[in-house]
Amino acid sequence: MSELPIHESVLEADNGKRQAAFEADFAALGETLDRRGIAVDAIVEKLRAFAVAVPSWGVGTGGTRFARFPGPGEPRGIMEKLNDCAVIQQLGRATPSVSLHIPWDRADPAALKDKAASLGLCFDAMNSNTFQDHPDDPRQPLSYKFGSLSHADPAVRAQAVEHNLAVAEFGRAIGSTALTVWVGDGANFPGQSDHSRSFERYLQSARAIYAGLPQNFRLFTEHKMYEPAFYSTVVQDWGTNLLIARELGDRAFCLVDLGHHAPNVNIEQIVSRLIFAKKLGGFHFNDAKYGDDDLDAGSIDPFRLFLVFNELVEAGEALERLAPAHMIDQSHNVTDPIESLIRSAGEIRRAYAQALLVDRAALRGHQDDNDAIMASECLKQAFRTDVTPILAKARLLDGGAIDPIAAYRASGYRKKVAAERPAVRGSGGGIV
Ligand code: LRH
Ligand code: MN
Ligand code: MN
Repeated sequence: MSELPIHESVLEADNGKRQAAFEADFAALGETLDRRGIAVDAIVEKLRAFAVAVPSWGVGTGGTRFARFPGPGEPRGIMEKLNDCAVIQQLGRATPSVSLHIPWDRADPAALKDKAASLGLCFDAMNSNTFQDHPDDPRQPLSYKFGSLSHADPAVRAQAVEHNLAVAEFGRAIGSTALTVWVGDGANFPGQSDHSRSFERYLQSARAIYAGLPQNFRLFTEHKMYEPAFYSTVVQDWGTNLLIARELGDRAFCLVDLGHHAPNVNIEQIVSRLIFAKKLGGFHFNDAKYGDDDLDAGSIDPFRLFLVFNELVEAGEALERLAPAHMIDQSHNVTDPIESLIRSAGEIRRAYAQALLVDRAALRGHQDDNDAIMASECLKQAFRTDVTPILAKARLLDGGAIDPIAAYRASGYRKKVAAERPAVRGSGGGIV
């Protein structure tokens, strides 16, 4: 294994400064949980087993459709992106895998695999991109302006299907076992396209992708209410997504991106329904105030993130059988992406830890007694518990940082890569 990006001595020095306070806080939390009949070490072990993938596209500044303001030391290609992902994993110890987007991350598969292995990383679900044109790709000369898998022209649909299969094949070569398909296909005006015919065309294309996938692959389809299409989107919600997964077969599942719903939609209930239907394939974690904002997970509504995890924990064995994929899907405009991704991975684990603290027997009792206040309090008690020392303990046991953002800042990593990587100015056109 090659050298990890942050020098061991930096990590040791930063952890050393925080060790005594951390031990005291962990012991105090252990006592509190003990009084509730919860063994703190069991929660730590569950957290250590919980991983979430980082998106390769998240380590650069995203930008909006108005402008992109690049930060210092942005990675210039997939190999540098992997270095940044390795920093996130080295300090946070929750993100051993990376989700790639093709063609953004196209490279020699063997070189990619070697690079990732040298950094202790592997690859999660592959993402195919048919929401942009790819003028540099001789295999994709046709435009996706009016859609991809549901396009009226069979030649465009065939091109999009071929691209998806090529992405899956690329994924197979680097050890991935899933393909995530999100399409922006839709219409801006009533009448522009026929709801039924466009969905039938989508299904026909999706069937062709499903049939051509490597044997060990799962297919995740991702719904999104709107954007880039502003009147109707072909795969707009979990109902349509469930139809697709059922239509395709056993290896097809629904992916829930938390930012892809109307404000106020009860996402945790959708999660519960998809578990019931045995079709929950995975998540794209992020947070949002208005639309598909792609803000850091847990930064706007941590209670909602907790409620999603509450459903996952409640599902128990049914969830173990489904083994949903956990991925972050964020865009960073005003923060250092490495810090945002470290923080998000921590907030996702925090929500999981809090959900593990819910007294499930008591909750059921309150539900059966129609005791709304006590049922609600039961959840709130778990949510209000500050599990920060548990997160730190899980990181520490795996060689990470007590305070990963502080350790990152102490390392001077950003300054170092800024000297090596000249800034790439962008005029705009953020992607999500
Ligand atoms: C679409 C989306 C989808 C894409 C990613 C870049 O909004 O969530 O997952 O692949 O953003
Ligand atoms: Mn997404
Ligand atoms: Mn999105």
